[in-house]
Amino acid sequence: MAVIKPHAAHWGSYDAVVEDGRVTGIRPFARDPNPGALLGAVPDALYSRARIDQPYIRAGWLRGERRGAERGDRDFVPVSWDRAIRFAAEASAQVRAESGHTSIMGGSYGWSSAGRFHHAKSQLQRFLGLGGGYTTQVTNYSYGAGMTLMPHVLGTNDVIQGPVTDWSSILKHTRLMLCIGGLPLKNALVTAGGAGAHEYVPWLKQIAEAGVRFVNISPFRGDAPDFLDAEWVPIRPNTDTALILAMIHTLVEEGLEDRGFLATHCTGWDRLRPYVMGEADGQPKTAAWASAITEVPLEKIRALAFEAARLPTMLTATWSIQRAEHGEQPWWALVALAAALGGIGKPGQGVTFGYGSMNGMGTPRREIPSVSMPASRNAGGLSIPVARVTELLERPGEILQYNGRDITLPDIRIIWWAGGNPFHHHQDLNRLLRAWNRAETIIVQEPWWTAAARHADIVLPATTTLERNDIASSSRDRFVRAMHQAVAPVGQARHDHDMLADMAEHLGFRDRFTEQRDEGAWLRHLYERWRNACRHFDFAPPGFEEFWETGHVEVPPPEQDFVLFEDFARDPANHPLNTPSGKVELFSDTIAGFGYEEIGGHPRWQPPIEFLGAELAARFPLHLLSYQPATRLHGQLDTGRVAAASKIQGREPLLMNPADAAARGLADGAIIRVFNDRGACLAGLQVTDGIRRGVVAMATGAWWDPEQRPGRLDVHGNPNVLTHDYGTSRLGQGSAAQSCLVEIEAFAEALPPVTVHDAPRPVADSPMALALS
Ligand SMILES: Nc1nc2c(c(=O)[nH]1)N[C@H]1C(S)=C(S)[C@@H](COP(=O)(O)OP(=O)(O)OC[C@H]3O[C@@H](n4cnc5c(=O)[nH]c(N)nc54)[C@H](O)[C@@H]3O)O[C@H]1N2
Ligand SMILES: Nc1nc2c(c(=O)[nH]1)N[C@H]1C(S)=C(S)[C@@H](COP(=O)(O)OP(=O)(O)OC[C@H]3O[C@@H](n4cnc5c(=O)[nH]c(N)nc54)[C@H](O)[C@@H]3O)O[C@H]1N2
Ligand SMILES: [Mo]
Repeated sequence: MAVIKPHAAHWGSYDAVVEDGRVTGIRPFARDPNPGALLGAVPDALYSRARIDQPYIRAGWLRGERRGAERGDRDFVPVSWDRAIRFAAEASAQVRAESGHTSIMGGSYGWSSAGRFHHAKSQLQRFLGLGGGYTTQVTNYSYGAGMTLMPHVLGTNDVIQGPVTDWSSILKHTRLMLCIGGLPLKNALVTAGGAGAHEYVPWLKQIAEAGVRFVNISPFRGDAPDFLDAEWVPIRPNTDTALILAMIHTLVEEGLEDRGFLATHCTGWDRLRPYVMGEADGQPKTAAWASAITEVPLEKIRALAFEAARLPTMLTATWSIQRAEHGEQPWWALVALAAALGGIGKPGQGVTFGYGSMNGMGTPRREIPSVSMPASRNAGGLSIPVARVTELLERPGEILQYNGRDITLPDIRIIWWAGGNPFHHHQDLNRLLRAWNRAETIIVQEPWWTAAARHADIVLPATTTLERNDIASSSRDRFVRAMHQAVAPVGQARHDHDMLADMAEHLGFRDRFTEQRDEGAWLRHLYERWRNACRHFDFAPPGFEEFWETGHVEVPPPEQDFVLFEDFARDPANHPLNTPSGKVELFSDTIAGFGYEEIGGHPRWQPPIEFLGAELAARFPLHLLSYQPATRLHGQLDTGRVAAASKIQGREPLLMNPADAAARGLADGAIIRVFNDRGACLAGLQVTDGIRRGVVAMATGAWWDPEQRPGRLDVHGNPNVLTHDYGTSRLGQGSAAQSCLVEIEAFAEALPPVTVHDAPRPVADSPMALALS
């Protein structure tokens, strides 16, 4: 008989159908108006050949080959849980005693799973924090540059993280939406912490039907769904700053800027204006000037400025725009444009970052906290901006500059990851691997043999969410969802919490780690904490038993529209922003004071090293965009049927304009080699006129499958072998993955197989393995 288990994931809430102890089907959550296709891959992932069946240790590590050893050689020795836990615990104790807490890198960046208790990274960080501290990572890959910048400019990150001016306000008040990076459908498949209701498409359809005009400013037409009937402005990548500055120039030239708002709500217009008009540097930022950089026609740039001045306009840029060299600039410039239009804080107007970046952005939601683990401490620790992980490993003892601070980089001896995949998320993977190999012990907790697990020394198999009980909850979703355990752990997999509790036992702090609660007691505890917190927000969730039985709690939608910065717009004196001036900082003395030459006191155009206008484009004439995948969440679900169906002869598709394909003699469906000085990968060619000339696009997330020979060709199609690893600037130090030039040619050799979805063959019958089993 089939049993139904309520469950949840970042890509959607669902009911698991369980028969004879196996998940045999998935039904979308009945309250989800627009469930996503990724759910279909859930059973595949659960029972994938790539599940890690038991703990392993790299044979070389056991032989004492540690610092500088080559990883990824696949000589894994199966070991018992007891041994694996003892080795990991002892290695950490030794490093703490000899080199101090910061020699353990436990930043462990990554999305983990939706469940808030078994959230792998939170569990690991709690463990490492109680153990004395560790080197951690701050900010994120999503909008690391933006979230460092915006507190200087707007005094908050609400404009990125929410709550932002909601769809309901846009529906009633907006007439024009200028969307830099578009409003992609694919990105709205997911919500961090669990997508209970996918409300993005229903809202966008309603707004389009109300007659709002959309403009998709992007190299890729597919960034706007057809039903928006958006105008496509195919801009050159990484040149949005020039376009925005020229729109401001046009406004000033025509006397259309909102002088009142600039005077009463902003500081620094007196510094930005002369730059825009060319009085400061001799180069007026005219539409003609920007047209040469962006390849957007001059008349179009001017028309967009006029239209935005005439109609109630919402400006938005995706998070991707700042994931580029000088990524702070287009976002800062867009704030300046919103200020010049005077729309900040008006219903349906102003600026927001990321309407098109994730489900839940803009969804009307009452201000209610979400269920979460208590924050853990890191008393003896240190933090680096997340995307500087390779430098951390490469440059012990040296200084890293970040947002006005000098950070002395520690000597990392242990790298410990749970719930993230650096060989998915980081740039320039060949360089990362060289730096990674400098560590002495690498511990990875993973359900699957991802590249991170394959490049570890101690591999600890974790359960997936379907193998445990949990609670899903997100600050951007209206549903808190019960996640019932559906099946027994696969193989010898254990919960991250349980393996860490056993390690804490070895190290003498088990009770402090578990607080003497088991899984059930923790879930009740977290739920009750949340229930109490809700009281302050005039919301009374049911008791735990009722919640668990029902499978969810619904937070009712708000009665009123939300408009970000409404109070500030109305009364800036009594509702100042949290910036030094209390106003929008079009010039920031703080940033100018850092003295970084690559980012000054106001937004400005600076050509990146890698873009189509750069010298390097002579050798590598194609700009590669590596966007979020429509067929999975990052590397997660890559082993499932949805991702498999999209691949071309098993390789990740790459989109290319017909003219670029013809110039290289390439036909649709061909297997191609994508390369630059940093690396090379294979891809399957998809020819489309929906991408502008000179630009190619490839989603992230195909598992890295490097050949084990010089050149390390990735045979599967992970764009991060090509992307570069400089920070956006010393201010944000964010990932700059979208600034990347490549060349492409036909792949003429025999096609190597993709083997990365198979488990590596263990060295099971060696004497060492027998001794350790
Ligand atoms: N080129 C390029 N690179 C990018 C981006 C880009 O736009 N272009 N985008 C970047 C962005 S925005 C992000 S957020 C990052 C995402 O990078 P990550 O968050 O690192 O990517 P995921 O594949 O989601 O990694 C999560 C890992 O956790 C594992 N996991 C899931 N549940 C559990 C669990 O319960 N226990 C344990 N132990 N493990 C679990 C999964 O198997 C998976 O391997 O990628 C970044 N990388
Ligand atoms: N299905 C699915 N959805 C996801 C994720 C996933 O892995 N899968 N990941 C989630 C995560 S972690 C995050 S942070 C968000 C990220 O959200 P975003 O960063 O907004 O997503 P991307 O897909 O990287 O980029 C959006 C679009 O920006 C365009 N673009 C890139 N560079 C430029 C440029 O220089 N100029 C202009 N005008 N356009 C440009 C690209 O065409 C791209 O399609 O997505 C989330 N949503
Ligand atoms: Mo992200």
